[in-house]
Amino acid sequence: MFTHLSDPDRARFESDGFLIVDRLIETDLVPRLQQAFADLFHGRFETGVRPDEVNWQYEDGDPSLTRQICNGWKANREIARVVLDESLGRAIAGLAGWPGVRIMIDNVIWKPPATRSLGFHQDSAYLAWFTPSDLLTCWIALDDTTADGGTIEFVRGSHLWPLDEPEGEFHAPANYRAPMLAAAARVGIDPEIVYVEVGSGGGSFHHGWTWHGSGANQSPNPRRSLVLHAMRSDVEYQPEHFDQGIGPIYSRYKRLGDNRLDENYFPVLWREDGYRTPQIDDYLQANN
Ligand SMILES: O=C(O)CCC(=O)C(=O)O
Repeated sequence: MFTHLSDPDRARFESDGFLIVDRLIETDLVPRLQQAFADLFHGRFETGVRPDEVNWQYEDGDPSLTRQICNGWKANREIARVVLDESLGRAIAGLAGWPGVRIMIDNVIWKPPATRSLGFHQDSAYLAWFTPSDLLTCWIALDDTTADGGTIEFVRGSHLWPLDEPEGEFHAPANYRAPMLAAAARVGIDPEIVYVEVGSGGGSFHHGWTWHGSGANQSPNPRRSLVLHAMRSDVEYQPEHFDQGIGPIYSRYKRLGDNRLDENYFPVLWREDGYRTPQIDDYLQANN
């Protein structure tokens, strides 16, 4: 599914905090994933499992908001086949320099024409519930993306700025760049914004501390993207921080008396010793 990254790609990722890639998935997967998006936002959950966060549904969703669902993989196997892909896991481990990769969560994001922005943030600022709270994200476009179509934007080199506390709204804030501009002012940097403009099936990787967000969709075209947020395979829960960020949602999967993460909820996609959660491949094929 996924093309390999080169040494110059890795060097660019390290200095910029992101990497834009023309092709991440095959073209024939795109319409199948678009159908999966329609199913999820209509509440049609193939496996019978409701995703962990359902922030928009057709019956009652605010039409001006960007639609978002987290952990679509548990509800839909088309989504799962992409975000649990072994070669994608291996590529992420290579970029990050990790011994292995687990899925933390996926994001299913649909920004139709005239819908509003998603606020700038740093992913790792919300992740103190596990340690080390490093993250690397793969963002896959399912439509051709443009700056006026509200594509994702990154600030070059911002993963190297001093770490900040989480701040601001994610869904439709008044000024979607405000928290990032405040952080840039604190470090005395004029931020360089880079838009991810790719054809459908292309996308990007970004570091957990890279500032990113996206503007309103002012184009006549939809902007759909499937996002894999990946963590190291050897992370552990940090219960003293369960009340922070998205901890209250994802700490519910902790086993009693055990800080290791359960592979049923955070499967290992790839590890350097050859291990991959064995049940993933059964799940991708099964009807249960
Ligand atoms: O798709 C977007 O506009 C934002 C997605 C995002 O925040 C992420 O991939 O971390």
